[in-house]
Amino acid sequence: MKFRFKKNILLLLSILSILAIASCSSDSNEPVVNELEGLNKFQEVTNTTHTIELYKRKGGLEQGFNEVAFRIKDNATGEYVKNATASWMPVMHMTSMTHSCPKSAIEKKSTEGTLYEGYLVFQMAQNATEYWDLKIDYTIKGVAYSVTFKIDVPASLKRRINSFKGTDGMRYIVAYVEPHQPKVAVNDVEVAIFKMQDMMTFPVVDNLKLKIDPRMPSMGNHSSPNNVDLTQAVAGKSYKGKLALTMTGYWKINLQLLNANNEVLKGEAITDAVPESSIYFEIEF
Ligand SMILES: [Cu+2]
Repeated sequence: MKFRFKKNILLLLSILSILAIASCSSDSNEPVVNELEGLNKFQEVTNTTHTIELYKRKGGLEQGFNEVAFRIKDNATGEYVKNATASWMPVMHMTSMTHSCPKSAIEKKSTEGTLYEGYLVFQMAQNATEYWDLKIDYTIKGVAYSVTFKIDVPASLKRRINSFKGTDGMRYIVAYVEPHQPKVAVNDVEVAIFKMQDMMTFPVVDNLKLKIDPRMPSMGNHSSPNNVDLTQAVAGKSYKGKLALTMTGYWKINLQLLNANNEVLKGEAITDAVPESSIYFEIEF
């Protein structure tokens, strides 16, 4: 009897520990409580089966680099779909032609969450007669769905993107990614660089170098110390460096794009005679 009692206690203890482990692991599988924290829903589109909710950190889409997230809601159940795979295709409809822009693959932000995310890089803004639309193709449990809708891509107030032909004859797109909130400090700076392979294909370009020369035109065009030119640590990814901003106000970040042999593809060094480069970003804070 005593032996059985002991055995039962052991059994009970092991069941309790299994329950404790199970409840722990189910906690960590729960969706992030507030996955929409800091995100703004800027558009919602519906087809016969689903509603797509589009999110951005603030405001809506604009000319330049846009980090975009979306959710897919099942119209019949009201539930958000967690197991879709998706791709997208932005197209600008111009009077004389159509073309696309640089874009990422779409990835699920977390397994248990409902957000799908990536980036779209609009090199041109819409105007009165020319507009962008976005096609999202998605597959859920082997069934393919699609939705195409017009998007609003106004011009950015400050220059965030440069589209140009390099001295090698290639067309490049150089887009400002970060810092989102520049500070009076040496900021981590990130830029994405693409080339136009054809009207619909814009891959990341590897092994370039982006020289930066931040200047304050309103204050004698002074520069700042401790800037670090941007290089690419991982092929297929963005370029990173250090951007020193010594005071608040309007800065022009003059750029020079160099190839692997340090030959200038586009942009000028700043001198007394050359106060600005032909490619640059603008920051005001
Ligand atoms: Cu266009």
